[in-house]
Order: sequence, then C-alpha cells, then structure tokens
Amino acid sequence: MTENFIPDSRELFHATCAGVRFTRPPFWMMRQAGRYLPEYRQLKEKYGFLGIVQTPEVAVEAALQPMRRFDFDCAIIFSDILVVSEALGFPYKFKDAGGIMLERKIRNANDVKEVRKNIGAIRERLSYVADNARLLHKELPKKAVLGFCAAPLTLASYMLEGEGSVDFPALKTFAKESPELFGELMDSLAEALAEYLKMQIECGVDGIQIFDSHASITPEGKFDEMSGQWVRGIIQALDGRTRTIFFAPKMSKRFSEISTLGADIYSVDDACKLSELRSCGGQPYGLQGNLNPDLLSTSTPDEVSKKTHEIIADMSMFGRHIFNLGHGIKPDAKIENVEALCSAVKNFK
Ligand code: 1CP
Repeated sequence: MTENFIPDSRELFHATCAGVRFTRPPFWMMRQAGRYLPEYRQLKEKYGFLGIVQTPEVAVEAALQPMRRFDFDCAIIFSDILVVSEALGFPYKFKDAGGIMLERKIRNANDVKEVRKNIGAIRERLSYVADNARLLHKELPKKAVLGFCAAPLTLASYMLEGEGSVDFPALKTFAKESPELFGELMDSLAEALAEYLKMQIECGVDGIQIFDSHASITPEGKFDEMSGQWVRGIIQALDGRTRTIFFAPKMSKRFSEISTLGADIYSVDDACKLSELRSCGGQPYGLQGNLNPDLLSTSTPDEVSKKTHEIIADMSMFGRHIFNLGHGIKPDAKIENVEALCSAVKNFK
C-alpha cells in the first residue's frame, strides 16, 4: 500500500494494472460517452453518429464530455467496433428503427478474400481514429486514454449476420459448414485488428480493451477454438507495449476458458463476485467490473453508492482492480446515479 504518494489517474491506472494496490481503484464506465448525456444527444443531433466518429475534433469532444462531468480516471476514444468492418470493405449504417446494419454481408470465399485484400489499407482508412487518439491523449495528459477494438469473433458476427442478433444463425452455420473459410476469416480479422491496435498504441493510448461482446455464443468448452486463440494471438502481437483488458459478458461462469488469453485485466459482468473469480484457477487475475448497469437506470443514488462501495471493498485487499460496470451504461441511466457512483469510488476508504 502506498500511503504518501498520490498518483494522478494515469499513474493509478498503470500501477493498478501492474499490481500495485492503492486506497481506491481507477474507474471508468463502458459507453461513458453516449445517449444518457444530454450534451452527447446534442452533438449527435448536429453531426450524426458517423459524423462524430469520422471527425477527430468532434469525436474528442464526445469522449471529453463524460470526463468533464465525472472526472473518470480513464477516457475511451469515441469510435465504434464496426469502423474496422468498414475499412475491410463491409460498411455499416444506422437503421431507421434504431440499431446498425451492414450494407453487405460475408457469404462466401470471395468475400473472405476481399477481407484479406483490404488488411493492408487498415491504417490509411482508419487514420481518422489515429488522429482522434492523438488529440485525446494531448487533451488529457494525466488521464489514462484507452483504445479498443472488437475481438475477431464479435466482429465476424456482425460481418456475417449483417446486424445485431440474439442467436447468430449465420455465424453458427458458417463456422460449422465452412470451418476452413471461418478460420481464414478469423486469421484475417485478427491480423487487421492487431495492426489497428498497434496504430492506436503508436498514437499514445495507455491501454486497449478488446470487446468480445458475443463470446458467450460459443458452446461451453469451445471458446478457445472459436474465439480465444485469435484474441491470444492479438495480445501476443502487441508484445507488452500497452496494458490489455479483455471484456466478455456472460462468461464469468466459464472464467477458466477466458482467463488464459494473457490479458492484464479481465472485464466481467455482474453475475459474479469479483473476489471469488480472482482466485479461480489458483493464479490471481486482474479484474475489471462489475456494477450492474441497470442499477443506474432503475435504482436510487443511495443504492448505487452502497453497491459500488461493496464491490470495491470486496477487492480492496487484493488490488489489480479497475472499477467499471458489468456492461455498457444504458441510455436511460440517471445522471444523479452516475454522480453517486463517482463519489462512492473517489471517497472510498
Ligand atoms: O448514439 C447512438 O445512437 C449510437 C450508439 C452507439 C455508441 C454511443 C454506437 C452504435 N456505438 C457507440 C460508441 C461505442 N461503441 C464506443 C465508444 C463510446 C464509449 O464507450 O464511451 C464503444 C467502446 C463501442 C463498442 C461497441 N459497439 C460494442 C462493444 C461494447 C458492447 O456494448 O458490448 C458493440 C457490440 C458495438 C456495436 C454497436 N455500435 C452501435 C450499436 C447500436 C451497436 C450494437 C449493435 C447490436 O448488436 O444491435
């Protein structure tokens, strides 16, 4: 425990990832920039979502909005996992009814070839994300700036289904009926994503988060075969040059399947007690999470404060904990609840 040294947010983030224990954990919230903020809704009204994402100055403004209000320790660059699909030749747009849709889906060997052909163009086509990351880092020298991407499986699920899905029929059929093509697609996505993350690291991000939002569609015991091996490859390709966080919701009951990826920190949802997960498998893992995001929408500031305190207390003797939600904040989250969360973390003793 470091009694005399008061770290800034960036130092707190790095030291925590490295296993140094402080009075309180560093904290941020998944989807901290977004629709629950009136100032984000205004920005979106003016520029549209893709307009925000593709204009570095505006994207930085979106990422800074929650930092001004809540002074989190980490800022995440404002972008989307699907920008990579677009750069690989499969653009997306917003449906009138809400949600996203790809203009073209992966169907056959030609489509998989098309993905491979585009890997070399990743850096150039996503140079607006590089500008965005550089600018954000410059604005927030004392905060930890996080970059991100999807895990290959989660990105493949959108490129195959063409939209969000509940049971992912196209992905399951493709992986089962064309295992070689599926492997080729995953190899290409992993290569493109590693290159994309390296670009973000060169722009000064302090850490990266890999979102495997759809990891739980893999049958029990098959996570590594269908997703993990490629995530591990990406983390290895980064060669320890940044802090790595791996996020997989609905996988805490299968933690031993995800905890072999070599990430510094594993981010899990609220279906588990972090201190119990930490020692699962004998080795102490770094963990991120895991307040139920629904509490911010449906609960009171007092309850949020109590639950936040409970989670931090549960992990406080171990350290290597980044406080976060179990999944992204919802658009109907109440600002006063986020404020209660922040003061509970900052005043934790
Ligand atoms: O304003 C709006 O209506 C757009 C909603 C929105 C936002 C705010 C989308 C569309 N993307 C984002 C930004 C975003 N997405 C960020 C940066 C903002 C921040 O965290 O502060 C990040 C990290 C993401 C990551 C992302 N996009 C994930 C992984 C996280 C998760 O929730 O599991 C996923 C699955 C997406 C896809 C996506 N992008 C947008 C939507 C509506 C969706 C979901 C599509 C679906 O499955 O139906």
